[in-house]
Amino acid sequence: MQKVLITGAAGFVGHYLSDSLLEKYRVVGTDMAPENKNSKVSYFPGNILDKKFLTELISDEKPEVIFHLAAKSQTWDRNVEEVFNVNVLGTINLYECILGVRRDTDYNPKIFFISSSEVYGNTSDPKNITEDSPLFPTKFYSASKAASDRLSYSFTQSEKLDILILRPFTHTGPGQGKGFVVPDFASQIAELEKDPNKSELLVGNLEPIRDYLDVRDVVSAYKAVIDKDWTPGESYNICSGKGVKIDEILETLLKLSDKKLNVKEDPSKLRVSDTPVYVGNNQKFVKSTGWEPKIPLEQTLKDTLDFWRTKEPLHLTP
Ligand code: A2R
Repeated sequence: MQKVLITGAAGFVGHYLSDSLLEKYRVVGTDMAPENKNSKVSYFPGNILDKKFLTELISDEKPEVIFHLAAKSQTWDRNVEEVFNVNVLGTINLYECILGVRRDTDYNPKIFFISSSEVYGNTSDPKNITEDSPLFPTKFYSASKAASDRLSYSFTQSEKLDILILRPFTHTGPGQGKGFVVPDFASQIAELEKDPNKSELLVGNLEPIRDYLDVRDVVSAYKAVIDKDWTPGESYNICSGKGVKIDEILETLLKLSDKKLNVKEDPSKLRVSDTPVYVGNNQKFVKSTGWEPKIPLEQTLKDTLDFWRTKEPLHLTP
């Protein structure tokens, strides 16, 4: 059985990815969180910036496959130093530790770097973003992902590391933290349903068009890459290829509730650098893997709303 290391294993996607890989792989996880709730994962808490910790983990475990998810992932984070430290220096640390272990052995794992559609930013054709579209990141998070995305490419060229770069577009689902638009709406609706005296739902900009995937479809895409042969340094978009206005997301969520709610714009929820349209082209990835998204957006929204209504432990398998 191959061993897979997931960095950022205790995060939103890391939870789903660990769970989905367990049926076929031995899963080792690492993250800052002191413990991981999935007891079937061998879990090693630690900081991606701690080289000694990472070197020991990699040389002891020698995972054949590594998914690098650990990151400061809040797209609106203004702490540029911390974002770059974790997302860029953390990625360098990981690759240098792997190279350190490779110096003494013939260790050469398959590495999947989880980038982001945010790298494209103010790109040239935002309704049909391909892997060749120019990168014009607009936020610190996006710039840090663009830097670590291109850095990953450079490690394939200069050090011959076997890294594939995956660029997931907006994804959501049960368990995603507040601050992102879907859990933000869903958590408010769930709270308002319980409170007979309140009915005001606060929203930000409802105009942007985004390419949405369910986190479980994203994880099935990640799973689809493991056993294939890839050209190191290649990038792949993981997306639906369809644009959905945030307004439509709100409408669908409102229909899923029996309570009549009043929608009110909250200026504090408006973001300065919201790109109006952002839709990916997934043909390169679909042709290489046969993967396709299976979960309709309405199902994702219903499951997310139910999650906030009950706050029960995650049901990870769709
Ligand atoms: O920031 P925290 O405390 O929530 O922990 C996050 C963790 N992380 C770290 N792990 C080790 N050393 C660090 N210095 C460090 N800083 C942060 O990475 C969190 O548990 C995990 C990332 O998970 P999420 O924030 O839930 O992100 P999500 O949505 O699972 O995205 C996964 C990947 C990220 O690389 C995104 O940039 C990419 O997908 O699109």
